[in-house]
Amino acid sequence: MVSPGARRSGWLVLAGLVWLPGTARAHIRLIEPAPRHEQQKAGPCGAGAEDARGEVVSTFRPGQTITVRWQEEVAHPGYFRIAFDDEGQDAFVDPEEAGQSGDPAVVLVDLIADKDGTQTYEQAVTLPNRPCDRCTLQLVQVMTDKAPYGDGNDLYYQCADLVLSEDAPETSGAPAENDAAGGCRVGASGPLALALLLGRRRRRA
Ligand SMILES: [Cu+2]
Repeated sequence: MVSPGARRSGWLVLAGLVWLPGTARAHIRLIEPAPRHEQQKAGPCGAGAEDARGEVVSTFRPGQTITVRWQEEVAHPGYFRIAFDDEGQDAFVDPEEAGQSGDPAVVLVDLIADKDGTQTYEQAVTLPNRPCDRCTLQLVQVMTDKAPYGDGNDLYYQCADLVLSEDAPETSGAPAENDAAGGCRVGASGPLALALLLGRRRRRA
């Protein structure tokens, strides 16, 4: 038998499921290398100017060719860019207009074509052949169906914090074995917000 309280919680769960996607809808999700966090609206790394290097760091060898993997979660026409800053994130500059290629000293691969619908992307990129302790890889989605360009609604960002070290094993890289656990991070905002909601309810009860 379902208690009124449980039924109430059920409604909260339902409300949360309906309400959350609209408020925090991820457009792109960097899978590999592991992203710094899930935020993506404010450049250059998703969480705006205060955005700082995080705890999730992937180590590769200088000059290593890695596969960057990401998921487009909301379909938009446009393209993707992958860039690299060898110290922090200040080298990342938004394209002034859609289709404008970036500084080749920073942009590793540009104008990666959008596919139909929402799909997983894989792009090989060769990292710079210099060691670095606080380097950053940036994935940008440039949407071309938002007019006018440049109003802050055309771009989504994800970053991965990297170390390039000669000491890294040949097959080093993103913590691929952690992918299952990484899956929990995906859409963590949903369950997390729900837990908060339910927790708050319980405290009140
Ligand atoms: Cu959208």
